[in-house]
Amino acid sequence: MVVFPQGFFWGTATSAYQIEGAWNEEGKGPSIWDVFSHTPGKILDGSTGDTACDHYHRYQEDIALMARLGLNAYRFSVSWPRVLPEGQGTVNSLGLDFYDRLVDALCECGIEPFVTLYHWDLPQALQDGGGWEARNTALAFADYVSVVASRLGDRVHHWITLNEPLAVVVAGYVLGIHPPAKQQPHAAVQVSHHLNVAHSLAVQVLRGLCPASKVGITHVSLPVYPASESSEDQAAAQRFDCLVNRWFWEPSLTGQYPVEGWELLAEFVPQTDAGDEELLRVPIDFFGHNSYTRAVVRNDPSVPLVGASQVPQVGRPHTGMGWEVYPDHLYDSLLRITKDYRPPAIFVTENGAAYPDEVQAGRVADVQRVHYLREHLVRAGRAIAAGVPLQGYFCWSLLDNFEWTYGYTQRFGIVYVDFDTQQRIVKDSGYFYSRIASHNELEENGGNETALPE
Ligand code: IFM
Repeated sequence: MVVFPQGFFWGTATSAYQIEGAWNEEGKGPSIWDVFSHTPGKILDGSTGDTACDHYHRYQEDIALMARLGLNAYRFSVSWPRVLPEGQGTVNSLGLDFYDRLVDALCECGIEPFVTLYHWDLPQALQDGGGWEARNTALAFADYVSVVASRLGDRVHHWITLNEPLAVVVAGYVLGIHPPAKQQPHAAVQVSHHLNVAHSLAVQVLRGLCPASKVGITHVSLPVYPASESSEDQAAAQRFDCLVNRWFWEPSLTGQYPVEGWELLAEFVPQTDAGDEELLRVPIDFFGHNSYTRAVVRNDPSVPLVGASQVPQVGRPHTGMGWEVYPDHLYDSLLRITKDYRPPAIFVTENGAAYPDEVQAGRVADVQRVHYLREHLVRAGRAIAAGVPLQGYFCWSLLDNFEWTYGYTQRFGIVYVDFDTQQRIVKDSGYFYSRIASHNELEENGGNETALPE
């Protein structure tokens, strides 16, 4: 039996653009994702987040579901352009009212809100002024954080400044598959610095306005394993790890960029301001860890900068996203982060899997997701036993939702959403997760996967 500590947070995670809908209601301004998804050819199934899960209008039903499942925490994000339609300046009080009602409803059900302040939906007006390439966006972020914290800070005790800076930088500025869809390494490095500035300024604002609350950042982690024992592959794995993980984690955890990262990125040194070094040293209260899979990496001189590439793990199980199911990555990365950086606390702020679920006779028997969750939660429990200060786990996601460029083709929820009717159906994985959350423990060798609700 894997037993979790008393007071462990059991939650699910979502983000504003992926579930809220109401994209242009009650004074909300456009985000870069509104504009991008409305551009033909950008989203696999031609869809948008215009309606998504209609959570803006159905949040009470969704919170009732969480309460019914016995969950005691919920991670959601605030849409910046809902609160500040132009990104800065005039506040849209109706937008802020929505989050006020949401937080109240959560608190009434005894569900702890974990608020992410930036989950990729930058106000388009700020993008038009240079987006994250412009330092002004980081300053505007600090002002926006102050607006949100002033309104919600009396009830929110956990803040996450940014979600996955890696994805913002790599998908937005290296691969060019997320807005603003650029392929400019120099801009990418500048953006990664401005995200760190934005994070640090936000931490300072939150410390000032909500001194009793805990403040952290969420990074996506891709544990790296060398494809062979050869010294070339081992060195390649280290370079890959440096640019994919350490470059993003270390400014948050140590206040500094890794020296090896500067060596690899020497031609793209970003502009910094005097005082940035000091600014980045602001400490965090917890590290948010998003983790889904691993990378197996080999030496590959044909790849610029990093000289390494991922080796597909043919013959191993994969999720609908094509991500290898390798549960040990969670244990390995939690231990490594603890050993190397000693953060005061860690939360798994996302972990989960997409599979092509189907409703049959009113039930969604998502056996593969149950297996995925069980195997990862066993590793989380083992990590705690080994000394990792893990204080909570958030399954991605509560609801099937808009999976960015994949549109609605990937279902990550433990609750099925029929996007034609907006009907919610708790999947078997939802009941499975509910039992673990309610009992705070898990049978290591399985057994309770197929039981229906108690
Ligand atoms: O849906 C995303 C989420 O927005 C950020 N982390 C990864 C999830 C699955 O791709």
